[in-house]
Amino acid sequence: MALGEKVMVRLRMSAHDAHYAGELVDGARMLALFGDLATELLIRLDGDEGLFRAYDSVEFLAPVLAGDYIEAEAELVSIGASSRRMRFEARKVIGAARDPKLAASAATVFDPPIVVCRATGTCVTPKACQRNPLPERDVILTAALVGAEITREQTPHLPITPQEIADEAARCREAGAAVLHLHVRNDDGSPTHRAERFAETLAAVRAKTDCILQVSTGGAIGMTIAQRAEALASNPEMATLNCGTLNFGNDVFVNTRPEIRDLAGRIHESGAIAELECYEVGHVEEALALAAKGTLSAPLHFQFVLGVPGGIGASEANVRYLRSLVPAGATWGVAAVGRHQQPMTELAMRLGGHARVGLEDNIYYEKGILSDGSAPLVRRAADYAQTLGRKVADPARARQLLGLRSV
Ligand code: KMH
Ligand code: ZN
Repeated sequence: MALGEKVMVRLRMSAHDAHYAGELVDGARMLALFGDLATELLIRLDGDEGLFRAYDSVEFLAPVLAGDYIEAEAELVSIGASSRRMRFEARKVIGAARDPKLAASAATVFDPPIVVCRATGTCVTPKACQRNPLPERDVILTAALVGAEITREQTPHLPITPQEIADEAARCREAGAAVLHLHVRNDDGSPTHRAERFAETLAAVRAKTDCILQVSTGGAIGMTIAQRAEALASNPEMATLNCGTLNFGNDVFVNTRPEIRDLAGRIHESGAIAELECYEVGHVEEALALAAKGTLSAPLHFQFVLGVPGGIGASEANVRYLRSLVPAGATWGVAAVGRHQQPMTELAMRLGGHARVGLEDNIYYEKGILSDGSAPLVRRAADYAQTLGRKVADPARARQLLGLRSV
C-alpha cells in the first residue's frame, strides 16, 4: 500500500436503507461506507483496523434513494507517524427511473456518475499496532539545471559556465535537491558533451555541493552514442539511460535497442547507477526486459518523462498506470515538461513517488513568469512535500534509498 492508492466498494441501496420520506437514504449511510473503506486502507497499510479520529469535512451533494447503486472510494493522501489522512467520495452509478411512463422496474445508468457525498478525514493506527513497514516517506528531489535545448534568449536565468552551474547547484541543494541532473554547455551556450567540459563542470559542482551528480547520456538530438557516453568519464554516481526512441517535438530522439544495451553496458562499466528515462509505456517494458536479462541490475530507478510532444501525456491515469508497472524494490519519479511540471510533480509526491524539476524541462515559475533559476522550483516542490508529511531526503539519505555507495 502506498500513498495515493485507492479502495472502492459498490453496492445497491435497498428499501431497508431508506430512512426518510420519499425513499430517501440518510447521509450517515455514506459515512458508514467510508468507515469500511478507511478500515480497508488501514488494514492494507498497517495490518490493523486502526481508529477513525475525525472528519474535517463532509459534504452531502445529491440525494441517495432506495434502488441506487453507490460506488464509494477512499484514497490515502498522507501518512504521519500514526495519522493517516484520507479522501472519500461516493457516487451513484445507477438509479431507478421512477418515471410513471415507464415500467416500475425501469432503471438508468448515470454517465457520468452523480457524486452524492465527499469527505476528508484522519484515521490513526497506534504505533504499537503498526505491523508493516511504512511506504516511502522520504522524497528525493532532482534538479535538472541546464539541459541541451534551453537558450539564454528564452531565459536569462539559464546557467552556462561551470561556475554558473555550480552556483545554481548550490542554491538547488539549499532548496532541497538531493540529485543534480547535468548537461554541460560551451561558453557560448551551445550544447556539448565533451568529457573535458563535464570534468570541469562536475569539479566545480562538487566543490560547492554534496549532491548526487547524475550526468545525461541523452545529450542533445543528433549526438552519437560515443559523444553521449563521454559524460561517463567524469565519474558520476548516476547517469540517465533513455529506454527507447521517440518523436521529440519535431525531432526524433533515437535510442535503438542495441544502442540502449550499449549505453547500459558503458554506464555499468563506469560504476554509475542508471536512471531509466521512460517517455512511453514501451520504454518501461524495455527496461524491465533488460533487467530480466541481467543487463540492468536492481534496484531499478524509473523516471517517467511526461508531456514531451511525441511522448506519453501528463495525466494522473498515465502516472497511475506507469506506476503499476514498477516492480517491488524499484523507485520511480516523474520529470514533466513545461506547464505540466508542477501538477505532475505534486501528483507524483501524493502517490509516493519522487520528482524532478528545473529549467531543463520548464523555464516558468508560473504562467508567463520566468523562474529565477531551478532553485525556486525545487523549493516549491520541497514545500509541497512537507504538506504531505513526506520528508525531503538529503543526499546522504537519497544514496541509501537509491542503493548508492555512501561517500
Ligand atoms: N530533457 C528531458 C525531457 C537525458 O538527459 O538523458 C530528457 C532528459 C534525458 O533529461
Ligand atoms: Zn537531460
